[in-house]
Amino acid sequence: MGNSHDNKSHPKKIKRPKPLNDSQIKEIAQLTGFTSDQVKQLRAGFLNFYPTNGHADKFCEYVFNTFDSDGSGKVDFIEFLLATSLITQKDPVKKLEWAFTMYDRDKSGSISRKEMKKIMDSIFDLLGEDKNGTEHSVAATVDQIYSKMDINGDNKLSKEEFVNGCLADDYLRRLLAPGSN
Ligand SMILES: [Ca+2]
Ligand SMILES: [Ca+2]
Repeated sequence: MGNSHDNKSHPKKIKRPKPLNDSQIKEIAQLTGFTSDQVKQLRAGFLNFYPTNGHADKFCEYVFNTFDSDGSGKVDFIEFLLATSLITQKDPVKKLEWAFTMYDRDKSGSISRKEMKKIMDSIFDLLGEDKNGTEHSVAATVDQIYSKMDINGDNKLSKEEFVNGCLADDYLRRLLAPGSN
């Protein structure tokens, strides 16, 4: 009940990227923290990865939605790289800042409870956790996150609250920015 994302999704399209010139590669490298060579390698990987038409299961859809950071319904190479840089980013603060940017779906500059609930739904799906489990239900986790992170009590997480809150709590950091230690 209350499951808002039933299967009315259309097959997702991924935009074939245009060739990049050197200054674009440099720009992307600066933005993502990769070297120019890494950008070129990743681009080759992206072209291979290019999914054929077909249906995305839940996991693919989550990855897709993460990559599709501007909500355009298409993933372009820059979004792909930004998502990749999140995954491979070593600096925990930068990683969390990227996570924040992606979780703030409507780009309002803060994460609402509604946005956090959606994130938790996806993460629980990914982890195969029971969303209604007594100890770690989605609702309880969202409550836990806000009670720990929402310092000024406005029911929204600013970037600062999110980053500092994650840094202060190992469990939440692993949940919200997988791969950070
Ligand atoms: Ca928001
Ligand atoms: Ca707040």
